[in-house]
Amino acid sequence: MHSKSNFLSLVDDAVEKLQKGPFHVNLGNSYPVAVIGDIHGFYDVFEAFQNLIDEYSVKKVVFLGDYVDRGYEGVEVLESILNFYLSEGDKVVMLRGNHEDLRMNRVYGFYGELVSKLGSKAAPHIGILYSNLPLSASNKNAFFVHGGVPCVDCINVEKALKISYVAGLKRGRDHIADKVVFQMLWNDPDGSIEWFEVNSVRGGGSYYYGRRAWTNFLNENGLDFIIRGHEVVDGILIWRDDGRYVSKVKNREVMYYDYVYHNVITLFSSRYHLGRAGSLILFKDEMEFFEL
Ligand SMILES: [Mn+2]
Repeated sequence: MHSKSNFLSLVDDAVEKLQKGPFHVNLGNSYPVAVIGDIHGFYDVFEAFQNLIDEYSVKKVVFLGDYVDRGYEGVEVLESILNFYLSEGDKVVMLRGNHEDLRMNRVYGFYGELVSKLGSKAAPHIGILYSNLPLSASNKNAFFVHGGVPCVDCINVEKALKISYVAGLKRGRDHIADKVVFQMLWNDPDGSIEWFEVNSVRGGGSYYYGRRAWTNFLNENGLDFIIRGHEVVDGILIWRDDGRYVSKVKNREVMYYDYVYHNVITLFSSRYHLGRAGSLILFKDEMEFFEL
């Protein structure tokens, strides 16, 4: 269990390690890769995921962000992921979600949880942690991000984001105010549109990205599909590049990479929505869906 000083030194150690790494993580050619979506303060989801990682001798682990808020065990979830990140070399990638932002935490619960469990001095440490989390990751096939594809120039929509832009961001400031970074953490896919539309539900400069927007991005960067979190779905939802989507994926269902080529896969893993908590394990040529 956490003590104040232990938790904060854990956070500070993680910041030190994160600062030596990039804002875009290249996972290389290691398999299996385990992926989990939004956890939102439900510790049992983290435990179930950990069991899956052990069972499959996973080589890389990608957390898609949104560790805190909504549920009441955000401190415990964060503490366990940070311990895991610090003890496993370069095995664990902890991406930033839109809830890794103290302004969000003041509205959605984690700020109160943090102060009640650790005192108000903890908040600045957490803020520095958030601003140093990587924003995206990729391997040979997949792009991993919390929200998705941004419009770099929302008038000239065919100008695609290059991953080198993310990789080139400098340390020492919080990039959440950067329009491109903000959209990577906030945007949602919508296969019924072609390029981009303003998302007036989420607001704040967020967009829906359509099927031409995401295929353009994948082609520009030489990737095959996107795995992201951010939206409440029943464990998993797959947008196809013909504008249709697949929402019924059975537990333990195997999907070959040909089947999800140019698709956007949403993975959601919390319990507050009362749907399934989903996770994926990626192998060399296929991925398998698991209910946690
Ligand atoms: Mn989110």
